[in-house]
Amino acid sequence: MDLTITDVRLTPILVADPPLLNTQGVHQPYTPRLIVEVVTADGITGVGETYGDTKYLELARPFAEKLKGRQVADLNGLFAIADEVSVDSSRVRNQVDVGGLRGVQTADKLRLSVVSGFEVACLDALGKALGLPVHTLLGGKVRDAVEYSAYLFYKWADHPEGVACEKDDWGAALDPAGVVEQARLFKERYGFTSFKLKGGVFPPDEEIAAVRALAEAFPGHPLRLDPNGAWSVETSLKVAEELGDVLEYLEDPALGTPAMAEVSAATGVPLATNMCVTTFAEIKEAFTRDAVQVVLSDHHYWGGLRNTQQLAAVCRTFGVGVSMHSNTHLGISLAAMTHVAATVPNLHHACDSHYPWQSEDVLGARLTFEGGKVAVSDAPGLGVELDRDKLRFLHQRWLDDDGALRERDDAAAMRVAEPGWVTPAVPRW
Ligand code: GKR
Ligand code: MG
Repeated sequence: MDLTITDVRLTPILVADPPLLNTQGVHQPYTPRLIVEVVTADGITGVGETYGDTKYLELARPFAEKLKGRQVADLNGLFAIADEVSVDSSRVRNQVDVGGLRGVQTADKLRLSVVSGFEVACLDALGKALGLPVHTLLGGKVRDAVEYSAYLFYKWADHPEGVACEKDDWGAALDPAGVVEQARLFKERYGFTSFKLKGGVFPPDEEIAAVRALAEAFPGHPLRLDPNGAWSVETSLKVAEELGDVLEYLEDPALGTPAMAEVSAATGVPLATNMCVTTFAEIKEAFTRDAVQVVLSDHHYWGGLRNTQQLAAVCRTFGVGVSMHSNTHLGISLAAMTHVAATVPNLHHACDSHYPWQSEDVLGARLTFEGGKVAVSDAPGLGVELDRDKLRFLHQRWLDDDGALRERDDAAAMRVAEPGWVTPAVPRW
């Protein structure tokens, strides 16, 4: 068996995205993703997926060149390669990432996001070569299915008039009744029993009303609200007070560890984050100050599946819960999330996934949710098959784009409907 990497293919694509609202704006009609393929000397191909904006592509290209000739099993070596790839400083905002909504953007985070795509591709190839599923390479599954939550969004029925887009059949959700209807559809189509509402869009009272309506419509179902740090400490505490009896947790009500620590000190409602704990370096302050009770990992920005396991171990050590965050993604990423989630013993909350919002994919057979869960595949590697025609089609869309959609920018997408829109200063309320 020759596990030498002889070729690496990078295919940027644009994938259809509905008009989902968040505190920064609205999702573009198409979102960039990057599909990574790693080919071994024996002709085995492993696939990975990560963010596809230019700043990631610029790192992924030299990374891919350096990977050739190395062993597909040398996963630790990926971090060494990442250190060798220089990041153009103009790409680093050192401020809250627009669209990604995952804390302050740094060069290291960009590198780790790129590593994650290659790590998953290497694990897929290694698993296929050895005839073992990825979860076995990660130490073995502790569950046969992974539970996901319905990820509810305030949403327009359509993208603004005149904007080229794909149609979706979810309809609008702009008030409590619309949110409940969307949740009903999620439950009917996928069997989800836990619901997360993306907040920070409307004044907090309206979002409180929407969560109350969900609690009434789905009694006993775990509920979460995530305004992506849009509220002051005072507002966060008011929401916690009003929804404390129905919330499983409140996600990033306020921005940053100090503000989250203040909220946490004054409420019994558990706080979760995918914004103030996004790197190992940020753990110490957040845990010492008891700022969060649940960390939402995301292998795309923690640097892959093995780093996700390490994060879970640290959380277990400190008695902090762990679950999974998601951004717009396709089936390769859902498969990767499911494999790693299957190996985490202390996963006690349903994971987030945007997958139901994506009508397009690069897989021949899409992954399915049964009773809100994805079954853990025991097939070699990730257990997914790339569909080359679909990949070509989505790549052609990327080639045809004049560049406007190649960088995800929710504020720019919002300006099409509301000229003059700027991402609101934080706290917004
Ligand atoms: O897709 O609009 C979105 C989400 O708000 C996403 O960008 C966040 O990263 O889902 C994420 C979250 O939980 O904060
Ligand atoms: Mg969040």
